Amino acid sequence: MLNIVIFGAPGSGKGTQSERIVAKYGINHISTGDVLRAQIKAGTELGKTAKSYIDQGQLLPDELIIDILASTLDSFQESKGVIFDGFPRTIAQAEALKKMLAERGQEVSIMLDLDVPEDELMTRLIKRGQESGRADDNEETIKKRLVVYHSQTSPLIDWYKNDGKYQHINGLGSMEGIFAEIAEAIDKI
Ligand code: B4P
Repeated sequence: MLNIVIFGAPGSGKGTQSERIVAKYGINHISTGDVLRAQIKAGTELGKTAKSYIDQGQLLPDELIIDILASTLDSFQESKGVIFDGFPRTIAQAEALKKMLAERGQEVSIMLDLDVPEDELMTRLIKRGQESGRADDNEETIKKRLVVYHSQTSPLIDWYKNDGKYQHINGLGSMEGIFAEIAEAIDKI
């Protein structure tokens, strides 16, 4: 089982690189951001709740996102592994993931930390906002998301270092070059 956590600040390329990882390694993909955006589009109660947090650049409550993750994980059958994209984003989520995988006799194989300077993150997300109209990709909300990343999400770097799963990836450069570094790290597992 290849269980990969792809990690990084907003706009670091988690979604972009996840697509390449899925294509090469044939594992399942869970993007909590994609799940929430689909719920918003469908106008469900969960979608309405999600929108109120996402538009403010805030994280959804841990209990809610952990439940979503558990049910998505259970929907995969005969899986070769999973790429977790945008989850975990807090220590509580990382602990829940560890427990969920242990209950299934599994563990995280590697945590890939896409490291990108802040001015580049801002440039990428503003561009995506202009192209896609994503409501949370505007300068004010991006700044809030970066504050949330530093206070609630970046402590996971030390958490995964202590867990022996951490792998730094230079997230600046061509998408192909970054993927080559990722594939090299995965192939060494
Ligand atoms: P996500 O959908 O996870 O969004 P993200 O962090 O903004 O994007 P990502 O890093 O995937 O960037 P991408 O590859 O698209 O989360 C959205 C929101 O959902 C959160 O703010 C939160 O409110 C909520 N949420 C999600 N998960 C949660 C959780 N676990 N707990 C609580 N709340 C949660 O790349 C960005 C752009 O850069 C793209 O346009 C791409 O084309 C471009 N790009 C990528 N790589 C590049 C490169 N190498 N060079 C140049 N451009 C590049």
